[in-house]
Amino acid sequence: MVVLAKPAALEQITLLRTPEPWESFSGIPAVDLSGPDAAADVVRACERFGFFSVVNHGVPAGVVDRLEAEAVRFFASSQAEKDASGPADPFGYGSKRIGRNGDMGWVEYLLLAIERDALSKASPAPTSALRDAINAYVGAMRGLARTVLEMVAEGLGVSPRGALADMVTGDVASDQVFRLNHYPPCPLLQGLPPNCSVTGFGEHTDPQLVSILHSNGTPGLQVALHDGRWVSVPPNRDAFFVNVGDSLQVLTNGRLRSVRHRVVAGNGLKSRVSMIYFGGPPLAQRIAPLPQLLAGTPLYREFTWGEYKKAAYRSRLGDNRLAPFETPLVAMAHADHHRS
Ligand code: GA4
Repeated sequence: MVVLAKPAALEQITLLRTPEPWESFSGIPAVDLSGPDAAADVVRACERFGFFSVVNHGVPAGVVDRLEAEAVRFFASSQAEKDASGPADPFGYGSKRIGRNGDMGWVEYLLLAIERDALSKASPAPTSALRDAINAYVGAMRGLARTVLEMVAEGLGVSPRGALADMVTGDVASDQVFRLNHYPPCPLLQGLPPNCSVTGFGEHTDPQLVSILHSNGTPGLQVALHDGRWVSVPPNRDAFFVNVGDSLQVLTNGRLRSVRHRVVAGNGLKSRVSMIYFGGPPLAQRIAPLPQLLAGTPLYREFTWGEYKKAAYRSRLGDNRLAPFETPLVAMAHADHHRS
C-alpha cells in the first residue's frame, strides 16, 4: 500500500494505489446452488478463498431491485433527513465514521438490527417503504444463509445438517445485522494520479458466521487471497457474494478462514450501493471448534458470541480480533513466526 500526500478533506481516510478497482480477478468461484455438487463446491470455495459468489440462488430479482431503488432514494434524500436516523451508535445512519474507535471511510450507511425475520422495532428505518423492502429482502437472506450453512455442514460431514444453520436461523433469536452502504465517487481525488483510490471501507474480517452481500454492479470490493495479495472482485448484479466470518473460522477450527476484505472508492466511477446481511448467532451461543471437526489441537478457546461481539466493538476495523481467543500454544507459535 502506498500512502500519498492528500487533500485536507481526506485527512483521516487512507489512500491506496494498488490494485486498481477495474482490474478484476477472474478466479473467484461462482457456485451454482441448484447443481448436484453444490455442497462440495461451497466447501472448496470456503477453504480456498473464504469468499465466493452464488448463482441460481432462487432469490427473486424483484426483492433485490425494490430494496436497491429504496436505498438509492434514501441516500439521495437531504442530509437533514438522513441525519434524522443518526448518528449510528452502532445502529442508524452514519457518514464516514465506522464503528466507535476512529475508523473512517468514504462511505455513508444505514446499519440496522434484525429480530428474527424483520427489522427490530427499535431500528430507525426512515420510511415505511424502506422498512418493507428491507423486511422482504432479509427474509430471502435468511433462507439463503440457511442453505449455504447447511451446505457447509454437509460438505464438511458435520451432522446434523442444520447444526450451523440453526445458530443463525434456528428457534432461539439470533443476532443478525443488516447494512446498506453508499460509496459515492470521490471528487477530491481529481488531480491525483489516475490510479489512486480512497478507502471506502477499510480492510477487516466480519465477526459473524456468514455475511451475504449484493451490490449494484459497481466495482470497488476487494478481497485478500491466502497469499496476502489483494484482488478486485468483478461485480455481478445477478449474484450474491458470501463471506466466511470469524465465528465460522472458530467452529471449523481454522479449516475455513474468514476473508479479509475492503472497499475502495475511485475517481469518476459511479456510486456503489451495497446491501449486506450479517448472520450472527444468539448472544449466549457458545463458539468453539466443533468436536466433529477436531482432528488435532483446538486452535481457539471457547467463548460466547456475546463475549466476542463485545470485544469486536472495542476493536479497530483492521485488528485481528481472533488473536486473543487463540489457545496458548497457537498464540506462542504465531509469536515465534512473527519474531523470525
Ligand atoms: C464489520 C462487519 C459489520 O459491518 C459490522 C461492523 C461494525 C460496525 O460497523 O459497527 C464494526 C466492524 C463490523 C468490526 C469491528 C468494529 C465493529 C466496526 C468496528 C470498528 C456491523 C460488524 O458486526 O462488525
